[in-house]
Amino acid sequence: MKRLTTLLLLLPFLLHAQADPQADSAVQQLSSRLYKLMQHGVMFGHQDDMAYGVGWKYVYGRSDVRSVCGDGPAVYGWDLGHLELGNACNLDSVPFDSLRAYIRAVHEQGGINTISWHGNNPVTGGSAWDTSLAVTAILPGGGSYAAYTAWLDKLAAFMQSLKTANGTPIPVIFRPFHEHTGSWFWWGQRQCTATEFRTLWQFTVNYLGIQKQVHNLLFAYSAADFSNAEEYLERYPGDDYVDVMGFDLYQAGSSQHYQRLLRQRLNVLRQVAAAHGKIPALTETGLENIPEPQWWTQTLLPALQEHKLSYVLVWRNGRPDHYYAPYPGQASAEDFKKFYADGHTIFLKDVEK
Ligand code: BMA
Repeated sequence: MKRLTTLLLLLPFLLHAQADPQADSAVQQLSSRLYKLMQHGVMFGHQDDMAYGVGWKYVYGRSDVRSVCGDGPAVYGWDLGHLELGNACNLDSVPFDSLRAYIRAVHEQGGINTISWHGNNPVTGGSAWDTSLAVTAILPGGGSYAAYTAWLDKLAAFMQSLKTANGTPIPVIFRPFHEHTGSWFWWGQRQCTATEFRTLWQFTVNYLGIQKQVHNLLFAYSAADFSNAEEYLERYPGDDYVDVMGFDLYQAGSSQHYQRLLRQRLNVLRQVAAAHGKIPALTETGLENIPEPQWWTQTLLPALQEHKLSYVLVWRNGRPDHYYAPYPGQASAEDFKKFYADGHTIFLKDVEK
């Protein structure tokens, strides 16, 4: 009997049950691929990789990462900010129609897509960084509930439009309300209580899955600063609402300081993800403009090698003064080739195999 109870308790973990109990089989496949790939190393990811790079925009097939190492990232990040407004382009000027095409191309090549959402403040109409209080207003009974669900309707339609040429749903990792342990977005720590945040998360997951019947999503919970498991989990919406556990951490000061923090947080993440049966990922990281020539192999890689981690994603190559992956001739490009060649890192050709 005791054995049976243990088995039953372990079942969701063994089966890798998804937050969405009605998830498409494609989501289940994605989830088991993530677990399998994690046994081989860490996948490299890049935000908006195919859309633009330093000095170019919308050249189909081009990628700064590919130009440097001859291969594409395994993971591709995209953002849906301003989809909620009904705009044709996202907050970084990427047309949503192109975004849909990129997501499909990535999927057909065996790559993995992850989607964040820098949605505007639903109460004031300001940006995601407008920290005016909004969370209670958009929950059931709140004054902006109708406005928020209308936004979710648009999000649902977009997610449901992600299909292969033969109509099969494309599974993606959806990472809403990210960096919620910080207070720079309207869903941040000082902008709502832990209970309100959990309610917002659960409501959003249920609305997409139950009301809108969106079933192609894995959900990623992605914190910013935290120093221990308790802080990491303070706003955790629960095992039934999360598939991937991660955090965002950028190098702001010295590489030693960043590496120390990264090691500390990866350590906490490993324990928490294992305890909850979730997939661990470094959902955003990077050093803006990578002025340190050996950053990839001396700073980032040593910390990654110590842990089982699904993927690491660096942010977008948005401007000549705001980029996180190298381009040919960039100070860290040669080192990035070594990072690419290292047996621990996984790029597109590796996931195709
Ligand atoms: C930030 C910057 C902004 C961008 C936002 C959403 O980190 O890159 O320029 O608009 O992310 O992608």
